[in-house]
Amino acid sequence: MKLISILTTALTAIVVLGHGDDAHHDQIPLNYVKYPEPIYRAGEVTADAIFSGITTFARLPWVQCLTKEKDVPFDIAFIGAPFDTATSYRPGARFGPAGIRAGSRRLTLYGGYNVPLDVNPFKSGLNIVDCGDIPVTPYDNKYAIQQIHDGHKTLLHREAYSPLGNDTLSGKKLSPISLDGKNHPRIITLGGDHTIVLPILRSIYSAYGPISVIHFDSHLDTWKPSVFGGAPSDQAALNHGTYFYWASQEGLINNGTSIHGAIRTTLSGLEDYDNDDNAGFKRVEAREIDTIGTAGIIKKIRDTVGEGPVYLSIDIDSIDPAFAPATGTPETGGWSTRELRTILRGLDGLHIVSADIVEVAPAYDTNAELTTMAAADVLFEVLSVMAKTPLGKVQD
Ligand SMILES: *[C@@H]1O[C@H](CO)[C@@H](O)[C@H](O)[C@H]1NC(C)=O
Ligand SMILES: *[C@@H]1O[C@H](CO)[C@@H](O)[C@H](O)[C@H]1NC(C)=O
Ligand SMILES: [Mn+2]
Repeated sequence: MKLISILTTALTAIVVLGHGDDAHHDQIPLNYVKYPEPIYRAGEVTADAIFSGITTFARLPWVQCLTKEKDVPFDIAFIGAPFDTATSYRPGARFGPAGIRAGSRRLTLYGGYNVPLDVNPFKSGLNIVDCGDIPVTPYDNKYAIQQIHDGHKTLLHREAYSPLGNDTLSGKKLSPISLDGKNHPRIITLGGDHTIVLPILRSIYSAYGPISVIHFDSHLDTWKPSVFGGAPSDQAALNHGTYFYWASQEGLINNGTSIHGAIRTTLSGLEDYDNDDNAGFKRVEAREIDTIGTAGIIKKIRDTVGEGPVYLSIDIDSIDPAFAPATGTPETGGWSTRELRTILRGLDGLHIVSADIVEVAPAYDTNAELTTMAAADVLFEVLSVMAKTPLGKVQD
């Protein structure tokens, strides 16, 4: 076992990252006591109840991946990108990472077994960690975008902790799908406004080349800067409604194998859809849930992206504001949290190389933490799907 950090509070809680032993599969704090005695006795560690202690995503081990624990390998890392200075309406997504972590407290309460997907990502043998947040300046967008790129790329280009292993169907050895032939870990980014996806896609491109994108959002986010009142500067031209336009211009996105889901925004005109076609996206409108249902939507998405590597970007505003009010640009008429979770489980088997959830602005949430819980639960489905499908292919 490897001791990663000792967090000193009134009592001492010890977070352990096990390597190569049974504890590795149980990512819970050391000396966790399920049914504590009401009185603390010397030598006994108090129950690390879900409402106490330092908050990481799903109470995963905190690893300082970007600084003093660079050498700790992982398979899936959560990392925050607390950036919100390119948002058009409600600011506040810089508090998204902290909010989503708070909303994720209960994910491992009973162990974390995902019934419909028949997997427990926390006990799948993968090493899953919370790397904390990328340092992001709130004073200089250009610099912040570079910081997010550098932070993401640094993590992505490491080698995964677990070997790829063999294909469960054919029994043949799997080989990596990355450009450099290495088995890279997966990064799940906690936003942040949606602008963070441009530097992330630049990072993804460096490891996988042009990528197919599955994007859940009520908005297209492929708009040209002119739609946002023109672009008085290069910096203004990059915001949370234009980053996919720039990603497409830079050749980061596969043309024709990318798709939006939950679209329901008003447009400047139908030419916005022509512009979106040019950026390489297909579309699923939010209202299609009433006609083709979740199964039809899943089929459309799978038919579009195929078997290749996929990047998954989830704007929390894809969910209806009844379920997720705390977001930068809410739009009524969205999907329920249940519907989005069902659609995400429908991505089982796809090669999702990395993912994000963005636009969670906890200041607008209810006291019941509706939005941050929804964000965390949505990521639980993403994590489960990732745990089931290694990023490898059988060589012919
Ligand atoms: C994995 O497949 C390779 C050949 O493709 C084989 O040599 C090896 O024994 C397999 N390993 C396991 C654990 O089945
Ligand atoms: C994507 O393909 C469409 C149809 O072939 C084309 O009109 C469009 O210019 C392409 N977009 C990019 C960014 O290459
Ligand atoms: Mn968006």
